[in-house]
Amino acid sequence: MYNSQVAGLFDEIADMLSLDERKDRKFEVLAYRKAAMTISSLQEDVGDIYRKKGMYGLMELPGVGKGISGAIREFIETGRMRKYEDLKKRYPIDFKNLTRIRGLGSKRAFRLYKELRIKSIDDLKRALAKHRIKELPGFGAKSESELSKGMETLELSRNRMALGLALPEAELLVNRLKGSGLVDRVAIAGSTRRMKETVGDLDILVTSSHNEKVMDFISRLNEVQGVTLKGPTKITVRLKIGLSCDVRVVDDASFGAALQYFTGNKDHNVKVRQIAVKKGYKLNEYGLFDRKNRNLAGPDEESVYKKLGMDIMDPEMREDRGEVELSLQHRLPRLVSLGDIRGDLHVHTNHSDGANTIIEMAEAAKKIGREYIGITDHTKSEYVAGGMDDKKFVKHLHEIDYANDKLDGIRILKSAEIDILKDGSLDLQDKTLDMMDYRLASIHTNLNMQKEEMTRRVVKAMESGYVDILAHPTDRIINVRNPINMDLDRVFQAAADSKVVLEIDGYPERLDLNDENIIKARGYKAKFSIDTDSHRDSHYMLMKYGISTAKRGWVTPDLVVNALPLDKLMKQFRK
Ligand code: DGT
Ligand code: CA
Ligand code: CA
Ligand code: ZN
Repeated sequence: MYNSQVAGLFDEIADMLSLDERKDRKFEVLAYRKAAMTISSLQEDVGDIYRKKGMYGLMELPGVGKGISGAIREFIETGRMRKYEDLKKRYPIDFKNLTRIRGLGSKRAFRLYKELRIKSIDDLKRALAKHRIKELPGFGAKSESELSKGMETLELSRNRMALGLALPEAELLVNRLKGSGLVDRVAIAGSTRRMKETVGDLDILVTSSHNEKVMDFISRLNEVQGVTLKGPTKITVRLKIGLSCDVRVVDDASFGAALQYFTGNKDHNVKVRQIAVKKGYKLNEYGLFDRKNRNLAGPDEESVYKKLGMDIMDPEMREDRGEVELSLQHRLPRLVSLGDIRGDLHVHTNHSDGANTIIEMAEAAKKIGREYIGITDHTKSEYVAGGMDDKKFVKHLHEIDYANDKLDGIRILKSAEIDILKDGSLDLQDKTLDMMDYRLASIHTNLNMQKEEMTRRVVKAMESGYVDILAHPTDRIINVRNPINMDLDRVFQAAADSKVVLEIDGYPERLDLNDENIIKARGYKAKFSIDTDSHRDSHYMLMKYGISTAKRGWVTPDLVVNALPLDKLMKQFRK
């Protein structure tokens, strides 16, 4: 499993190269960033690729040339990377963790090293405690308090893992269990089943008549680092990825009740149990029992709710946000689901930082039943992502026309992910914007502006009349970067007034807007676009994260623009 290590090293190499003031390293930096991105999103491990196909296999990867393949090979064969080690001698700084702090990029981290010899998170913590940062020119008291706050957020998030990392691991364990031949039913429960954006630990339920063997099997899995706790029906293990996992073995007759109980959340459960008590029943993880202690709820979860006079709701809703009451009244809303989605309005190609061509992306979308996609490559300010200027964009838009001529059965829409500049203006000329079917805009730079200034920047862009979708509106990266500081009420009001659609970006590290902000935005009658932000064809599969995030925000299909057929969608965008 080399991918995350190699990608991490490449990212850090790019960080370090970008500090070199003597030379213009833009292209080298770009090459390493691109390679890091390609490798971190690969399905197959680079170690396996190299073993199977050698250097040639590595060089086939998009954005990976000879030099970079050489570095990958060196790392696989020796566990070291000379390029990285040489740079590290010049910059002995823990960029990887330091730059996870909000407001601290590699340049500022380097200055902290030059001025105060800060190399690590612990060094920074000490310097903050001694108030040494505020004395630094260019930092000051405000930076100091921002860094302190960023440090707190980082420490809080350390204990919870992003859903995008936890869910694939849970699915892998489920598949291992299914393949063991020891279990009959297996289900993911807990916050992972509710698709909460971060997960404290994994919860897995199985039914089996071989308790001991199941627990033995789990403790010996390759993914498991050690056993924390073992009882007759439950085992808790530490996983190598840095997460804990509870596996419970239950009887088939209790499976429904156990699934209901261990899906949670706790507040939801408390309310459901109160309803049971009112009816004279007892509800726990073993079943729903009447006064004669007969178990009324069978092996399926729905029967628990039914016997209580309730309608079952999607796990994403079970957060005690009013779903229990509505369910009792049989008034649950019909939430958006994967089947409602007709198109994907945030897609990158190799014309900026994506891995595939326009035609490849369109064909892959057609294969999974999309009726249309919108190509949204980056504009020139995003030069690290290969963003295009007006001239290149015009040519690119013509290539979309060409692709539309060539392909049947899917419509490719002309768009861009336009950078909202510092002053709220857009990064392309009006006449280029006029050539597009719709325009998606987002913020990528100057993320640390003050609240008022940031709010005005975003509102100004929306009021320009040239923005149809505001992409990943808060710009947070889960566990890495906080949301930008802006007045969401004003932004959502402006979105409603200017008929700007708000994106629910389903790319797992983003999930932006998140559930709470979606609920707030619905209060302003906002419309949403649930997108994947795909950078390669396999990313289309990430739509499920966007859908679940939308469900957690109680989004109904009528609020989703990419659930519309193409002609209606185009009317939505014609202002
Ligand atoms: P997490 O792990 O922090 O991301 O969140 P959950 O929801 O997965 O919580 P976890 O793993 O502690 O427990 C799994 C489920 O078990 C939880 O969602 C509801 C249920 N549960 C746990 N403790 C209690 C409790 O004290 N009372 C009730 N009614 N249910 C509980
Ligand atoms: Ca859990
Ligand atoms: Ca748990
Ligand atoms: Zn994008």
